[in-house]
Amino acid sequence: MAQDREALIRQAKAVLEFNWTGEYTQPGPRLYPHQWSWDSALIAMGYAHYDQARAEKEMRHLFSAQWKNGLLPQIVFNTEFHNYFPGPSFWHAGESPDAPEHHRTSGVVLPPAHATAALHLYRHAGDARAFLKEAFPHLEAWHEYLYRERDPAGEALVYIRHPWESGMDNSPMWDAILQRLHLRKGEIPTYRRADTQTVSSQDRPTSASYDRFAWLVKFFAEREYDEQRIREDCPFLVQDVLFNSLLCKSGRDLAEIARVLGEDPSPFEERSEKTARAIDEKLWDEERGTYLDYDLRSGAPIPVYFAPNLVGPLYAGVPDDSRAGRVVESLEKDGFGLADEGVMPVPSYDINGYGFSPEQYWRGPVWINIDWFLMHGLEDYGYTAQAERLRRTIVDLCEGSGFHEYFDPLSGEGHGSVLFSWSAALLIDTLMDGGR
Ligand code: 9WN
Repeated sequence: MAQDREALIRQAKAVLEFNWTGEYTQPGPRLYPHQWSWDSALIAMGYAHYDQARAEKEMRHLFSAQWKNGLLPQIVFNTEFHNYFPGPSFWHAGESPDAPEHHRTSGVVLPPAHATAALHLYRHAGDARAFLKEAFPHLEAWHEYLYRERDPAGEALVYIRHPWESGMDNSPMWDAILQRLHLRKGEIPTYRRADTQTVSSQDRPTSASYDRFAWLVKFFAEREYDEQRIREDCPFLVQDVLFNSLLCKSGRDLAEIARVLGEDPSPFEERSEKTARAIDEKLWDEERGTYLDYDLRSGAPIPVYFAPNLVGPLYAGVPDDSRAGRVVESLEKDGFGLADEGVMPVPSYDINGYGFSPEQYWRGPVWINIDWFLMHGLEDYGYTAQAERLRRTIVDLCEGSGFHEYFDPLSGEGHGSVLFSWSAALLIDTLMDGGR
């Protein structure tokens, strides 16, 4: 078995090597040619185990494209590649006075896993103190941006304003809002998708979703990315559970980074505790034993039973032991496969949910990053056997089906991009870390 483990780690490293551009790692060849923000954080956690220089370079490249207001962009474009929609000319992000000078980027964000990645690097690589010092002001500005611009009511819960910002853009959680966004013929932007030329269109969002994704981009560009103007009438404003959970976890890790650097950790700790409390109070659904996203436009929770909403709070240590028990119970009793041998944990969406699809991305398939978050959350709360099942699933899926972007929870078959970087990086972390 030890030999299999070594062989699998070698294959995972080969995937990252293949996707390495010299400056950053592509999330997947062809489908995702540019740099993506949360991908880079997760990828750096894999590199931390064997190539500290590359882990640092990966994050440094992302930080070099940070906006002047602290926004860490979802995508940093590589101007050599034109096969991705929307590219920089559709975003018009340069219209914002805050846009960076030396890079072209998109004008939205992705979940904030970056302070967690930086601390991970410090703990697993060689002496990364100098890097932590360099990363600290970027991380501080990034969190500051989120709390300042995305939490106008001071709830300690930040909003996202585009499905892309969740990192889970095709989730059924967004269906009702996108349906509400009625577009007349002349309002649908003209564009050409590139994703469906690379992978099966069955696996990808519908064109009706893309029309709305593109419409929202135009909406931001018309407001020159001025957050105050955007939030006045943006039809998509959501307090997302996973996004806020990762912010809470990253905030705690930022406090730890401050401590290592001899800075005052307390402002970061206090803010993260407030976020943890707000998730636990506002987003918890007592009847169903799950956390739900909150739609700020309609002023109501979004009643969709989505695995990352159970996973995020466990990973961030949000619930107390008794509520964590209820979350685990939901993962076992609802269609998330934690206690069911016929289902690979965890389908992103309840397999009994209306509109579940084992192949369509974020509508059922298993994702390695969500499993990795869950594995750590279960370990932290003492659910050792369940955590071990997650560890085995991560290894079995990568070994049996290859480093795909996502996997059918019923057959284990891989879908989406092949040679997907974060699947490889988190497999490396899982195997080289003993799961820790
Ligand atoms: C849009 C790169 C990204 C991930 C997201 C995943 C997918 C992009 C797309 O790929 O989204 O950002 O084109 O579908 O949903 O989580 O960061 O891997």
